[in-house]
Amino acid sequence: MPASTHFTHAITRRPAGSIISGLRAVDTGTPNLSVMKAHHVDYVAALRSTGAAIVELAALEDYPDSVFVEDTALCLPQGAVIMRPGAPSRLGEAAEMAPQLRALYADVRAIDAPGSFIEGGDILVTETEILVGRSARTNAAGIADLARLTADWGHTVREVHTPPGVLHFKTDCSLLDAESILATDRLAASGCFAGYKVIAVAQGEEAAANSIRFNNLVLFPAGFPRTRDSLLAAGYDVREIGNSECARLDGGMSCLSLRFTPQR
Ligand code: CIR
Repeated sequence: MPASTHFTHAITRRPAGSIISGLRAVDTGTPNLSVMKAHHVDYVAALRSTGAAIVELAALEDYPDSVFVEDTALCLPQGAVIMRPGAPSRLGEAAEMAPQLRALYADVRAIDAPGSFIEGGDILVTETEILVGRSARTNAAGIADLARLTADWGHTVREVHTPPGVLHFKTDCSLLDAESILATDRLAASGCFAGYKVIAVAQGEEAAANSIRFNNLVLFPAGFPRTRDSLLAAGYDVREIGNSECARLDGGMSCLSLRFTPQR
């Protein structure tokens, strides 16, 4: 099974009441915590249904955005790298994740230079390379540090660009299988996916690009029927999950978990 789509483990964190103070580019109204919790339960159940071991962490009230665990670390088979989020309010979330990963990995490294910033949402790991989008949250120093820290594990990092006004690289794309990427036209137009097969999200359904392939399933945000139908027609096993409340905070399917297979 491809290591970039098939995993034995995932880590999630329950949404905190403080989520109503979470970061967002545009205010579309206060997120409804009870609806978000129900969506989160569905999300965790879908991950677990694939047979993976799911570590569910307790809510962290001190960090409103802490449900979005993806941004705190990059988990590869050989080890994990703790990120250094570019959003100041999120820096402490990475330190909270470190002991969880040390319990599962023998080798945990960290981006720790004061001038380096990088968030997991800007990182797409494929079967052959690690693409990292420069963004308002991820800078060249952070990408260079990641390349250095993962080189002896055999990984190649390629710097690409997150489109202007888009929070993270993976806001606009997801890996569907070893060769295929679901992406918005605005991201694919940059040419960063040369050599991959790109499935475009339908016009007006850009938020569907933040999906995840997790074992046999594609976890897909509810409400984007044309893109869903094209994935179904392509043979993917699509599981729709409500995302209305996380979407108010610019979050989606990838942001809600760390997915990995630690080598023993
Ligand atoms: C933030 O702005 O940091 C959060 N409100 C959303 C983070 C989403 N994470 C992700 O795309 N990986």
